[in-house]
Amino acid sequence: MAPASSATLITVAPTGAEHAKADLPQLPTTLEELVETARTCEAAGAALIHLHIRDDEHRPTLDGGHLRAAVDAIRSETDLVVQLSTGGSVHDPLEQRLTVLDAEPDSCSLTCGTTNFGDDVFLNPWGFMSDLYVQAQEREVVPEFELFELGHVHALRRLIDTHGLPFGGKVHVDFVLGVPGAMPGTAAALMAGVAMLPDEVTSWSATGIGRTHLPVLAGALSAGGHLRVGMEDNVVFARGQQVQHNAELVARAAELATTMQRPPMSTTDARELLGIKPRR
Ligand code: KMH
Ligand code: ZN
Repeated sequence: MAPASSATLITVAPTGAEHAKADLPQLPTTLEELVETARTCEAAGAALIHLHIRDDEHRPTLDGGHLRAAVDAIRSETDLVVQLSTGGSVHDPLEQRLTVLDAEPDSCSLTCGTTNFGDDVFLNPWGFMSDLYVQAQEREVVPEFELFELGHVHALRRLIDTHGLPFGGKVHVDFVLGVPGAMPGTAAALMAGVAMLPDEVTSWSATGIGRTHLPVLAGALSAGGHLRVGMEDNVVFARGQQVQHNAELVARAAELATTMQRPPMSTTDARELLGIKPRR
């Protein structure tokens, strides 16, 4: 694997598909809220945004028009690397999840296997992963491999062996730890995953769900990894204090990274790190 970077790629995942706007009015769900969030988080140190889109009733949607509008708006208002989720919600059909690539994002998520997801199952069978991998190569979209389980690390090995390197020649993975029913959000689990990474992996980041957010962030920083934060993963800033804006989480991550002598990475360096195709 490539040597640890001296700067930190900070990804913000501002919305997700799980929280209800009615329960969390500060969750950014409209196009205007997403653009404002993107701008503010970029100023706070984020270089990549992982996007889930909501419809006019604030429900998760994979509608092509909504996806395209969000990609275009964030691209024109910020320099962030724009990543669309292909995971969607646990209720989205596999076929529709593939159509996310039609919106021509810079990057797309690609989860490397089926996993328990709270009371639900997040489905990612081999055929779907394989189709998404090849279609991302053909459309010159850089995948970010989401790893919820140690078995997912091995499935990434199989994807690379079967289809070669992704578009751009880099392999960036993101550990998602602490999902109920999947790998725990502990430093030990993170280190077990890092130890298993294929040699082709050029960079890795991590996020911890809920109360594992900070321990995973600290573990990733100390082990040379990059960071993902955001209300998709965690809505509690501190005990008894709800997150009011995604920028609070980005700013805290940026401060910790700076203290660790690994300040936030610029968007230009993030494009280089990930092998992103110029689309502006
Ligand atoms: N919403 C989860 C079921 C991704 O974005 O690719 C899946 C998820 C992963 O959030
Ligand atoms: Zn997501």
